[in-house]
Amino acid sequence: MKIIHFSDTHLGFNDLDILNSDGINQREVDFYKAFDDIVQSIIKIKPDYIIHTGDLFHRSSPSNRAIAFALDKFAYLNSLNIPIILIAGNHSTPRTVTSKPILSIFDNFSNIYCAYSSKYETFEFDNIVFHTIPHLNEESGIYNELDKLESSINNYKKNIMMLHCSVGASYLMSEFGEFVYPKDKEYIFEKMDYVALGHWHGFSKVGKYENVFYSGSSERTSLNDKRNNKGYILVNLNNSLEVNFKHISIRPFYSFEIDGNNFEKELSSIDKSNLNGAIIQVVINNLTALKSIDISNHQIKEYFTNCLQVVVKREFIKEEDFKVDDIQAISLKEYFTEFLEEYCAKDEYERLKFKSDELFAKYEESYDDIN
Ligand SMILES: [Mn+2]
Repeated sequence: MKIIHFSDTHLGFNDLDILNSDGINQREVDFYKAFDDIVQSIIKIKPDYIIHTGDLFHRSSPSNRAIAFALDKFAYLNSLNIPIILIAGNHSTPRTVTSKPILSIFDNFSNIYCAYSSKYETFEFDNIVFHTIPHLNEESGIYNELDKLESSINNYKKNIMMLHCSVGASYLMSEFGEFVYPKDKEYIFEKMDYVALGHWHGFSKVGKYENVFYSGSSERTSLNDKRNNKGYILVNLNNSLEVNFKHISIRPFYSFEIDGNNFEKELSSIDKSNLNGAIIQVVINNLTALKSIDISNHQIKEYFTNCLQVVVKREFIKEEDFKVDDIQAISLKEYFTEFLEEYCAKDEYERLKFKSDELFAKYEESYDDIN
């Protein structure tokens, strides 16, 4: 029996303020492409079941474009006659009971089964039972739902558990409403044939368990996510369990560190032949304020001209003898003059001091700071 497990597709996510030629946010389009790549794999593999463990959409009230995209893809998946089981994650669960959950758009699709009502639900087929717990707004409710789950385990069929949460503290995303699966209930995992998890954005086998997996997200929702391996899990469940992670190709992200003392040389030594369309992060470290002024973002962006986006991060040397009290004791003019004296060569200092005295005099003429 083959099951495709994917998750955290965050449809509607956008970022970077870059539009494509159709006027649509390029990162939003990247997320649609990642989703479609997984759909194409599903069509090829023809699994027996398709499961999605939450955060289908990035927001609980997605844009019309995101909804239209999802309806189009799921209408197609629905036509394949493969059961599709989805649970709501923290991103697709409204925080008030008066809002209708977005996953209800699939209510009338005959092969789509969704758990979005903040409670345990089971979806049973010929040879397999899916035990689903979607995101719960009330974390304390988990024990009650797990009791129901435990008493519904079917010993004559395969049992699959689907959850959207962190197992232990290692898989927290620092997001609103996320919850940690209770440690004292982890023994239930051992009664399952497979535990499909969503929420953590990297593919991962959980702790000591051989049958508990995060499929990870299909794209990166933050530049802190440096993984270039995104995809889905192909589960083969017969007498034994076989788990294979399958990559999809996403827009690459690369981070380069450059020493501020050797900026030009280190920048020009970066091989950019394979960076077409990539998102690049350049971290310049060991900077002082003066050195930093000499390095322009423009110059760096010019170098990576074929990349989609270049993000520059500047890391300054900690100046340890700097005391905040000093600023209060002297005027801004004196403070700045001291700074010039300390950091400039003598000739340069004379020239800049003359210039800065002139500017401060001009400033004092037009602004009266005393009142
Ligand atoms: Mn997520």
